[in-house]
Amino acid sequence: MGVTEFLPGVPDYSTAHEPVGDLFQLVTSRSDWVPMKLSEAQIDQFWRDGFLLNIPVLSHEQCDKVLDDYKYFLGQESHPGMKMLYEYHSNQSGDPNNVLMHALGHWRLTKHFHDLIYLPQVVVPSSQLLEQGRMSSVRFWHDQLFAKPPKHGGNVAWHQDYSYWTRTAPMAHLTVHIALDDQTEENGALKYIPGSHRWTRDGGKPLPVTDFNFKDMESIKTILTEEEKASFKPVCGMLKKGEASFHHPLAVHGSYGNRSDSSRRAAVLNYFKDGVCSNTDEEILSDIRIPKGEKMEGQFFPLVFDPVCMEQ
Ligand SMILES: O=C(O)CCC(=O)C(=O)O
Repeated sequence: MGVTEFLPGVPDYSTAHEPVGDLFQLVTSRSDWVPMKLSEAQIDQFWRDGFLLNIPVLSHEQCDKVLDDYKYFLGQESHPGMKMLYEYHSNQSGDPNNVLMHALGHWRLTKHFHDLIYLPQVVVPSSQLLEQGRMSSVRFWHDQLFAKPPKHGGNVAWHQDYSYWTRTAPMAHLTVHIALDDQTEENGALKYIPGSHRWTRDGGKPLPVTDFNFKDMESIKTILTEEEKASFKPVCGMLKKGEASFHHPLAVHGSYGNRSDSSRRAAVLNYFKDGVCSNTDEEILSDIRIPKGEKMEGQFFPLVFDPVCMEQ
């Protein structure tokens, strides 16, 4: 399998459309996919609340492999391929007392982040949750890292993911948030508002973005109806290291700062159903364009799971 270099000696892993490293063992038989499946009760819970919590997807050893690659994004070591990232904010809030490292596109830089997008424990449930009632073919949209340093780690303001993604349509998207550290109230655990995946405007549009810096936890309240404010009752997953939450593209979620003595790091994977199209002639991601109306596919949007493999 060929991996093309971005610079001499610096592979661009987006050119490999299959796992390339040792993060997990490849699934080779139909029966081995089956244990990855969610139960009907879990699927029902996802559609009722807009999210599903505490799904084990990585062992501690696998988390540590992924965490080893975090060094490039926390300033401990430089990576020659940083230009491949779609976005990199060493502190998105701009406030040194509320530091949030946020990156997109790291799947291109390291084998572990690349292979994570194909993790069977993630792609099978994603296939079950993208569409109500049947399994879908799953395409990778993009990845994200969110790291909050000890003591002064920042908020992630309440938001719906699809508010940022209307450049792709129709909405058939999903987010998987993998905790790489145990999450607690003190370190800024991810929280959700049950039922908020039904909060839309103007016949199905997402809520507008209220804080592009992710800083102000109160900003969303300025655009909510009285009814939405009354049902704004956050639920905290308290994800353990290696557990994931899966959420609907309209599920309102956010997290407060990290005041604990250790880091709170997460790896986030965003997917959509095969068949989602570009909704813009502008950039879709940094330097990447797909003409409006054309299917999202190709080097940067690989197919990560096709349910046909469970039928053979
Ligand atoms: O890391 C966080 O607290 C927020 C992450 C997030 O927005 C997501 O997983 O979609």
